[in-house]
Order: sequence, then C-alpha cells, then structure tokens
Amino acid sequence: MIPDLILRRKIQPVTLDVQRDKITVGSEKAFLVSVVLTERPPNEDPLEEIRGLATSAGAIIVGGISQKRHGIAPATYLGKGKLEELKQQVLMTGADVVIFDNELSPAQIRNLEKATKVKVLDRSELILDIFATRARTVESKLQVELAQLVYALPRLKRMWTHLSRIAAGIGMRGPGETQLEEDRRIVGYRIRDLKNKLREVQARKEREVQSRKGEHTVSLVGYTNAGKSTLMNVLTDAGVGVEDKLFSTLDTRTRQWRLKEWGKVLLSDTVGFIRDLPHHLVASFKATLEEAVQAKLLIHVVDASSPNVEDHIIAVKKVLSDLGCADKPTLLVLNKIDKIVDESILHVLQARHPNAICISAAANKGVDQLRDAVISALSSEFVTLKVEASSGNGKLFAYLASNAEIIRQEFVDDKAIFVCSVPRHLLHKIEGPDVTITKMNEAGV
Ligand SMILES: Nc1nc2c(ncn2[C@@H]2O[C@H](COP(=O)(O)OP(=O)(O)OP(=O)(O)O)[C@@H](O)[C@H]2O)c(=O)[nH]1
Ligand SMILES: [Mg+2]
Repeated sequence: MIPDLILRRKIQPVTLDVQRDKITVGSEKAFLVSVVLTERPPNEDPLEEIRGLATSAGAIIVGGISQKRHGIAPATYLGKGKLEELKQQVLMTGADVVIFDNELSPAQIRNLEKATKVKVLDRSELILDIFATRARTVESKLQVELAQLVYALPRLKRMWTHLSRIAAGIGMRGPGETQLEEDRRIVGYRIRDLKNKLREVQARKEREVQSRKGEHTVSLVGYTNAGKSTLMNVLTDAGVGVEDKLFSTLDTRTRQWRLKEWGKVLLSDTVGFIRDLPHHLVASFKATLEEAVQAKLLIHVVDASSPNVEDHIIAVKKVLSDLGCADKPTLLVLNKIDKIVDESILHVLQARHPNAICISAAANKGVDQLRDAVISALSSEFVTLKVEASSGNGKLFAYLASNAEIIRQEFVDDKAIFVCSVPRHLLHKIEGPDVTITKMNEAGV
C-alpha cells in the first residue's frame, strides 16, 4: 500500500523503495534502443554494450533497435517513425521495460513512457541499478546509495507520477506538492548524511593509503570486463572474483606482488570504468578509487579482442583525467590476445600502441614481460632522494607534500631532512640554492 511505503520512507528515509520500484530491471523482459549520434566503425554492433549491461542487470533481452541520427528529437529522443516502430516492437515482444543506451532527460522519459506504455530506463539508471545489485561492502553500498539519490533528487517528481499511477490503480489519490517537497527534504537530509559517512570512509582510506607511503603502489585500471581481476589473480594469487559480467568488481583489493629480485609492490584491483559513466557515480566512488589516485604506477588493462578497443581506451583515459590521474605513469596492457583470431588486428593495435605489452591473463601468457615493464617503469620514473633544506623553506615542504612520497622526515636544529621518492621529471622543481639533494637507493638508505 502506498501509505506504508511513504511511512517506511519517513522512518528510513532512503526512498529506494519507490525508486527501485521504478528504476530497476530485475528479470524483466527488456527491449533495447540505441541512438548513435557519432560515426562508428561499420562492423560495430551498436547494441552490444547495452546488451551486456542489461544482461548483467539480470534482464531478459527480447529485442532491440538502433538509429543513426545527427541530432536528437527533443521531446522523445527518437524520431517519429522510429518511435512508432518502437511502440509496435514493445507490443509484439511483450517487453516490460525499454532500455536506452543514451542519457535521457526526465521529460523525455515521461514522454517515452506515455508513448510505449511501459517503463523506460536510460543508460545511467541501468548502470546505477547494476552497481546497486553488486554492492556488497558497507563502503560500496553507501557510495551506490549516494549516487542513486543524487541522481534521483531532480527526478523525484517522475517517481511520484509513477506512484500516483499505481495509487490511482488501487483507488487512492496521488501525493500533493507538499508531499513532494517533504520528500525532497528527506532525500536532501539523507544525501548530507551519506556524504558525512563517506567523508569518514574517505579519511580512513586516505590514512590507510598514507600509511603505505614509501611502498611501491601499482593499480590496475581499465574498462569493465577487460580482465583486471583475472590479471590480479595471476600476479598475486589474490583469489578475487572473476565473471564475464560488467562491473563484477566494485571494491578495491590490495595484495602484495613479488617482482623477482626487485622486491615487492602493492597491487590493487578496482572498479572498472565505462563510456559515459554517470559523473556523480565517479564522485561517489572517490573513496574506492583513492588507491588508483594515489598509486605510483597504473596498469591500464584493455580487452584487445573487443571491436571497440580504441573507444574503451579513450573512455578510460577520460575517467582517469577526471580523477586527476592524466599525467600518472601508465603502462598499457593489451589483454585477451588469445581471443584475437585475426593476427593483423593485433599488429594494427601494436603499431598504434608501440609501448603496450601484449598478454593473456587467462592463459598466463606475457606476464613475465609485464613484470619487467613494471620494474623498469618504477625504476626509471622515480628517484629516491635525501633532501636537506632550511626549516623555513615552507614552499619546498608544501611542494614535496603534494608531489612526492615522503618516506621519512626529521628536523635537526634549523634543518629539515626528507627522504622521499620523487617523479624524475619533477626533480628540477625542488632544486634551489639552500637545498642539498643526495640520491639514495630504493629503500631510502
Ligand atoms: N579469453 C580470455 N578471457 C579473459 C582473459 N582475461 C580475462 N578474461 C575473461 O574476461 C571476463 C572478465 O574478466 P574479469 O577479470 O572479471 O574482468 P574485470 O576487468 O575485473 O571486470 P570488472 O570487475 O567487471 O570491471 C572473465 O570471463 C574472464 O575469464 C584473457 O586473457 N583471455
Ligand atoms: Mg574485476
């Protein structure tokens, strides 16, 4: 009953009862729509990714259509003719939900629902739904809930419209404006509450990462389903979950990775990225991504067998740049080469990315070359130094604090002494008349 729902929401003001009622897929019959606005390679299936996402969310796919357009139809996103075709298809296939591979405005969703008479989800909603079903730890649950609520806040009206439709069906009146305002306030409180909780998680994460200063930290990043967790398992026996599903990993795992005689590094596996990742989702997952943000070196894992490999690389670079990691030393790894049947495809990829390392994590191939590449990247990109300066040199201290990994620091009389690891290309920035720099070995001695 609706009043119960509303009551529950007040006691436990999450509104997800209503939201989930509206914005989930479950095991419903889904019809897919993709509007392609940019030129794509002719051999590409425009529905492939949304099919993967919808399947990962548990939907049963009953069909799909795609349309190439230069611009969108403001009211319904799709053009008139295509909308007619969609209506027919929904009827014919008995679909319960239409899922768009595009980002729709609340008004467009409303108009599309009116036309098709079934629930309509856009790409962001679907991704949020997958994240919600996958979230296991307290941290990821908080992050997903925040992302969902931030997304839902401007759309509450739509959910209410939906509710009042159900309400009308069982002989009740829909909620008035006051109820909507009240709801907005409740959601607003909950968002603030979640942000505070996540601030604590973030602070704890930062302390954790901070405590590893001086260690070599390497993070696996990449498009979802690229094989990051598989590679993590091969390198460290971590036993992390691997699945042929999008977003199987939502939490960061860190394990020791022994690099032969060179020593050990800390390797992290984390949540995958995707094209057009809802930006509030990236913001919400800041605590989880902290490991990658702080890593000394990134290993960008790519599914080289995907026809969209270049798009995936661009999408990952974009998220990395949003996270402020654009200039971080990064090794590109072309994974799943065992799946590439046509050798010439691999040659083209190699020519385009001459520094990339080709591997097959599943077949444990190329892993030694990857090890060597990581060792040489870590050794050449960073230098360990003893920096001595007068204790009044605040500018230098601030610079080291934000750009170097400080291994040890001490103050003797009016002198400050830092042992730190500095990116080689920033060395000149710390040189100065009152600064003495001595090179040290990796361990800082
Ligand atoms: N053929 C082949 N399959 C691979 C390889 N590496 C991973 N896979 C498969 O690709 C799928 C995804 O692998 P995961 O390791 O879960 O990928 P991920 O990047 O961690 O994915 P998310 O956590 O969802 O972002 C699984 O079915 C793996 O078995 C490989 O080298 N070759
Ligand atoms: Mg994974």
